[in-house]
Order: sequence, then structure tokens, then C-alpha cells
Amino acid sequence: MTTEQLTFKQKVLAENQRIAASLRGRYQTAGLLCVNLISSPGSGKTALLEKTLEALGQESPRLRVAVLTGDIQTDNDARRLARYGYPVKQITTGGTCHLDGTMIERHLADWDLNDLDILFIENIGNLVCPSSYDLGEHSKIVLLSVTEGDDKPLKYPSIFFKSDLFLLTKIDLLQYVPFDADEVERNARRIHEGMEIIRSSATAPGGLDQWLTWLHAKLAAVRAGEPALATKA
Ligand SMILES: Nc1nc2c(ncn2[C@@H]2O[C@H](COP(=O)(O)OP(=O)(O)O)[C@@H](O)[C@H]2O)c(=O)[nH]1
Ligand SMILES: [Mg+2]
Repeated sequence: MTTEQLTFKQKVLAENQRIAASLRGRYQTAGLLCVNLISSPGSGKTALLEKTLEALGQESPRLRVAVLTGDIQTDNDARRLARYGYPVKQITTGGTCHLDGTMIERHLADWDLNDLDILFIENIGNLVCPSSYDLGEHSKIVLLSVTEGDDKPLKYPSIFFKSDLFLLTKIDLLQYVPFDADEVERNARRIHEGMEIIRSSATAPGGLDQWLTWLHAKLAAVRAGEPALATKA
């Protein structure tokens, strides 16, 4: 990278940081939990959200949740998620490999955050670019499925370092693939000591129970005043 390119990238990231700080303030004022889901394409972000919205819809009282879902092309995911009766918007980036603060700000423009308890953001399928862009969220959550290889935390350390939670997805397929679930957890904790890890499945009964428990605990912490921290450097 030339010096000019480096300076430009630094300016873009600094501007994003400014917008993220403003979003963080708005989430805080509204007492809203914001989580940013990040993974490779196909690891199960939308499937996780589908099952999560379905489960939350059966709870009483019903939490007020909304979803921003990002993709390079198509509104397929927004259509999948809109079935559950919650507000959903697709962010189509047309080529950009991550969501940034401006895109979030723009798509939140006509939602009153005071009317929401949880905002889910499904990032673009990519383990690299989204890790550099703070969206003001309380937590980045990295998903990796059992078909992707247990060495991936070592190959993509930044996103494992910056995420609060690692969801090991598609655990129902473990019996069919050579994948060492204990080893992937060891690798994740080599990068991020003490990282919280949940094994999940969007297809097995009860496969999301631990995730739902985590989500409720996080919401309770935010309501009790836990701040959203700026993304780790
Ligand atoms: N067996 C199994 N398949 C899953 C699971 N989660 C997602 N899938 C499948 O994996 C594919 C990609 O899932 P999707 O949610 O679209 O991934 P995304 O690109 O990360 O949003 C779809 O065919 C899903 O049905 C799971 O827990 N178990
Ligand atoms: Mg998706």
C-alpha cells in the first residue's frame, strides 16, 4: 500500500469511528442492545436470526426487535427475515465487503430507537473487512460453522480478537465432518483469552437455547447500564 492509500484508509476509518461513536450514544440513550453478526458467507447468520426471531416471538412479554441485514446483492435475507413480523431492512452494498457506520445511520433514519429493545445487524459474509468497521454495537459476534475448518481462528485472528462471543454453528453436522470442536475452541482462546463460546444449531431442537440465554443476559446488562465499548484496536 502506498503512503497516499494508507492515509486515505486512515481517514475513512477515523470518519467511521466518529459515526460509530454517535450511533453508540443513540443506542445508549434508547437503552437498546445492538449486536453485529459476522461470518463467512453461509455460516448460518440468517438461519440463526430466523430461529431467534421465531423464538422471541413466542415469549411474553414480546421484545421489540429489528434487523438490518447486509449483502453485496439481493434482498433474499430481508425477505427470509420479514416473515417473523419484525421490522427488517436490507442493506445492499453493491460490492463493498463490509457494513459501515454511514450505512447503518442511513437505514436507521426512519426507525425510532426508543421503540426497540434489540437491533440485530447481519454483516456482509466476510471474516476480514467487517472486523475493521465499528458500528457502535455492544458486541461483535463471530460465527464459524463446523464445515469451515478448526484452524480458522488462527487464520482470521482480528475478528476473533474483537468479538465478545464465538458461535460455533451447525453443530448438528459435527458427526459428518472431520472437525475438532475442542481444537477450534482452543484456537479461538489462543487469540482471545477467555472468549465466550457457544456451540449452536439452527436445526437441532434446543440448539439455540444457550444463545438465547446469552442474548437475554446481555440485554439485562445493557438495561442495567453496561456501556457499548468502542471496538478493540
Ligand atoms: N445443518 C445445518 N444447516 C444450517 C444451520 N444453519 C444454517 N444452515 C444452512 O446453511 C446454509 C447457509 O445459511 P445462511 O443462514 O443463509 O448463512 P449466512 O450466509 O451466514 O446468512 C443454508 O442452507 C442453511 O439452511 C445449522 O445449524 N445446521
Ligand atoms: Mg445471510
